[in-house]
Amino acid sequence: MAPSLVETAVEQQSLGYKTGVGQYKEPGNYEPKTFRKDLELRGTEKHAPARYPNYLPTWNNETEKYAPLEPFQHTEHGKDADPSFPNLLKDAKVEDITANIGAEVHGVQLSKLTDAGKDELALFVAQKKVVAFRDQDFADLPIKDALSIGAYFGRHHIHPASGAPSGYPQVHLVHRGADDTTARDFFEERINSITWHSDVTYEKQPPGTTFLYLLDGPAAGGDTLFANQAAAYNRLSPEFRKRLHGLKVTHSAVEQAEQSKNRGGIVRRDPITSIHPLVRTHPATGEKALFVNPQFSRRIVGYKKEESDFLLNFLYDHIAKGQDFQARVKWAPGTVVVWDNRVTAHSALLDWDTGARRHLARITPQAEAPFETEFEEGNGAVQSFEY
Ligand SMILES: O=C(O)CCC(=O)C(=O)O
Ligand SMILES: [Fe+2]
Repeated sequence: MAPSLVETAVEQQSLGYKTGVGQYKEPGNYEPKTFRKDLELRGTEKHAPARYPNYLPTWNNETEKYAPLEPFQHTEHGKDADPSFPNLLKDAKVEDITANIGAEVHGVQLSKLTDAGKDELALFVAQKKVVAFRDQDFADLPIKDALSIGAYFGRHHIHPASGAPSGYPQVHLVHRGADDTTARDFFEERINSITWHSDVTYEKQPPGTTFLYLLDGPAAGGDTLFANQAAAYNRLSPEFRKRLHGLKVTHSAVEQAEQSKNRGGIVRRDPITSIHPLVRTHPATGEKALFVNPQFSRRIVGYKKEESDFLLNFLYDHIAKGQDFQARVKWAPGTVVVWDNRVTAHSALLDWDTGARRHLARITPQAEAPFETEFEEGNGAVQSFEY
């Protein structure tokens, strides 16, 4: 029989992985209990039916347990890209969202990119950190075709605790149905919905180039926040950065799995913990970035609890307050947002309470195991890339 979650946590502790309870926060009710398929298909008095019923969540494999993920060799296509982006950007209009993170692109159809164009996409996104591609046909493709585009960038991650379109467990869904009351309910207990994180950093090989596309959304609200973790690293003094190098951090899936189980959701794979460097280097750009987040990071290896909390909380605070290296991405029909999970953090927002449906799909290719390169002296400037 599979060990209980508590036993799993204890076992991992005995392996020397000190996790601690962390700050995992779930402003979600993506669980089967509150999902009303009938209302999603039919619509409600105030809200239209789901525009993409093929993407509605199912939890029909909840009894099937998945084996632990096996290591795999990741190929970083951003390393092969022509840095002048002749294939990706030949017909593109690119506008930076802010001076330090984010771009908005018109005139590119992601589904039509050649392999050379995809290589350039990986590099471009690594440089810009997050890119909103407008007027895409991605959501209208058969799901298998969208997945085969994503597969170029790495092995698909299958989320242990999220609903997925029937037959496509590789698609992670973000879904609040019509007349959903989460926003009102959540703020009975909490004062904000901010959940800075990089996706599933508890995995041994967390994701890199990641795709999220809008299926349905509120007219206003439900933007997504992004932070440039390379800029967050570079903003720190050389002495401080030097001190961060060599530190290792545990990341845990336990709390997310427990929350999912408590809400009647699924836990398809036994939760794990992993140890990653606190500073990671991007394989294509060589940039160094902070790699900690309050959702999944738990403990600095070798530090006592108060010491670890002190440093992690300082870094979380630095990232959360860094409006000068953050962007806020607005969704529109046809938008595909591509970000590099290795060098960014992001947060959903729960700021609309009209009961409007919000429905997005994520394709989440896994990348290399995080690695660190040596501290280098420098002035801490944000690297700027020409394209
Ligand atoms: O709902 C959002 O805005 C973002 C959700 C999220 O964190 C994700 O899809 O990785
Ligand atoms: Fe996320």
